[in-house]
Amino acid sequence: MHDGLSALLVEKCGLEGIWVSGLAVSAAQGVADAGLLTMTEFLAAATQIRMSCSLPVVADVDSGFGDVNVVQRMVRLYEQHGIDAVCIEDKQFPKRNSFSSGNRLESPEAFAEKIAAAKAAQRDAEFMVIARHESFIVGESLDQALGRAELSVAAGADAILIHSKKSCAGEIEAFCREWRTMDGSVPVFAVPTTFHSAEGADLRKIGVSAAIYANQLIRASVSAARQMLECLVENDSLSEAEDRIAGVDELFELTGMSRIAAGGLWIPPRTEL
Ligand code: SPV
Ligand code: MG
Repeated sequence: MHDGLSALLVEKCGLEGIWVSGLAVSAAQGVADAGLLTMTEFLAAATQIRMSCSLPVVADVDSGFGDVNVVQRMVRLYEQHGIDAVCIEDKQFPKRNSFSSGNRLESPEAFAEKIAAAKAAQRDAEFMVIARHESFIVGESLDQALGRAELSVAAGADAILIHSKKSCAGEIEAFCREWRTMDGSVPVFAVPTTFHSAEGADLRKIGVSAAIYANQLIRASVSAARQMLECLVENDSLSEAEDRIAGVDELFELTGMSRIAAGGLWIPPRTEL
């Protein structure tokens, strides 16, 4: 997700955590997911989300915004802003979204150094560093993916994200099967953007600890906004659109305006929670 309002919606519907998506944060600013935004801009989006909900927040930090030293400062900043975990990917800078073309990976050793640097920088023992491997995205083999993940875990990674752009979860399943025999204790996350027909239960069965629904919320917003605008332009009035969009009262409810209007505090006392 990309902003405080989407985090409020996610929390309300009962999901377990927030993924601060580089793609969604970039798209929300009208720019490509190609390493164009700065660390400060990504951190501002993550902080906005942190402020608006109480769920664990996992921030997509692309390839870490620079070398090992930049990665260390990034970890200190994200930690200081209350972010629970960062996910660093093994693409070379400037990265492009995984569903685009033209990505190249760092050497496994150079990426492992980044993970070790990130782990050395954290102060809070609970802070997590997720190593994201893009082997399948660039056409590397299962063995290469496993080798990269093994090095990341040796460097201290708390979890592995294995990415795939296939329309079925076959690559993820193969990875998890081998991974379980190597080091089942380190959780594996997956992003079912292209293998969206896989149910959460299926993914859990093959060994995925958590599925990250990375970009569906911003895609849903785009469809809803487009339909509303088309409706307005076509009818030269809002008569058709009004019933299909959230009411102002829903926004008031979500953002705490209703509580303020009723004479309460924006953040209710604990007894009212
Ligand atoms: C993102 O949400 O920015 C991601 C996941 O990195 S994906 O777009 O699926 O690569
Ligand atoms: Mg991303």
